[in-house]
Amino acid sequence: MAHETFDVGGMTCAACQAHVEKAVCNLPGVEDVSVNLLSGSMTVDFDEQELSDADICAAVDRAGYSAAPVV
Ligand code: 9UX
Repeated sequence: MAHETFDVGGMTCAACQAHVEKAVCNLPGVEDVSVNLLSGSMTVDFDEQELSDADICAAVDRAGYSAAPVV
């Protein structure tokens, strides 16, 4: 199980945070998602056999926001 932190861009209200959470938690292999609106960050617990950082970022992009892994 991987535990990764991402910078998330484009969130300005609590509903934005909920949109990002929903977009990521629906992905196969995701165990837990926590999005912080104020800090613009997100942590995701996921099975790296099923999902990659790039898949997670792509899902956030599709929801209308941006995400990048924090290295
Ligand atoms: Mo709030 Mo976010 O009204 O895309 S949902 S700004």
